Amino acid sequence: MGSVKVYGPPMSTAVSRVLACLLEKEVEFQLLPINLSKGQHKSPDFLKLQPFGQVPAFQDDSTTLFESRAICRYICDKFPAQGNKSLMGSGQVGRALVDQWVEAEAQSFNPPSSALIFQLVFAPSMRLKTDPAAIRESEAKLKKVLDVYDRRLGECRFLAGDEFSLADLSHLPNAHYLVTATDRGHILTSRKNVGRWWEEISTRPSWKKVAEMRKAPLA
Ligand SMILES: N[C@@H](CCC(=O)N[C@@H](CS)C(=O)NCC(=O)O)C(=O)O
Repeated sequence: MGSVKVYGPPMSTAVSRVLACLLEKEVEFQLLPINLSKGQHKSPDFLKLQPFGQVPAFQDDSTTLFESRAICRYICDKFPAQGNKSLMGSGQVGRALVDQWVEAEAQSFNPPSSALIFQLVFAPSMRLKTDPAAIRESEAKLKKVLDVYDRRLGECRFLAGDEFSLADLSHLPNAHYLVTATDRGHILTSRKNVGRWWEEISTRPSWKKVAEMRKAPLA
């Protein structure tokens, strides 16, 4: 069996989510560059792998997948005995809690944090006009979400309980941009429990490696 393939640049948040999971699971992978600025993600060949024309796309032999969170679940299911064995939670309730907080990331944390990253990082780099009202609105929404997180993280070490899981891992890409590339990192770091959690999850060897890979220019 050859190594699995990930298509896309590591600086993409969704690509880096999959890379973090592969590194936690100690699964060998090949990273294949897709140049977004040249529109390679909209090419007919790439659309066969990812019909929405977005990165990442993922291949394991004849299996092709898209959607970063679904890819992470597949990797954990396919390699149960390898690397970090707690990412999906254990038992019916443990797994449900991981799923619950992965959904919270996708449905509650991702929309305002992505919007903020777009306004504060990508729009300026693409010389697009920023929208102060959108910034204010996203920031207010994100603060409310993180107030909930701060209460949860006052009760347990990680979102789904005592173990680091896909729930925590899924937050790393957007949180990393907010803390390292904007002046709004304090939205996370000033909250007592969220700040403690961020420090712990962002210094894991797997994420430090992804952060290094993300420094590579957009391929
Ligand atoms: N929900 C998707 C989101 C994928 C996504 O939005 N990818 C972005 C990069 S982070 C992309 O391909 N943007 C280019 C485009 O949409 O044209 C996932 O998690 O895989």
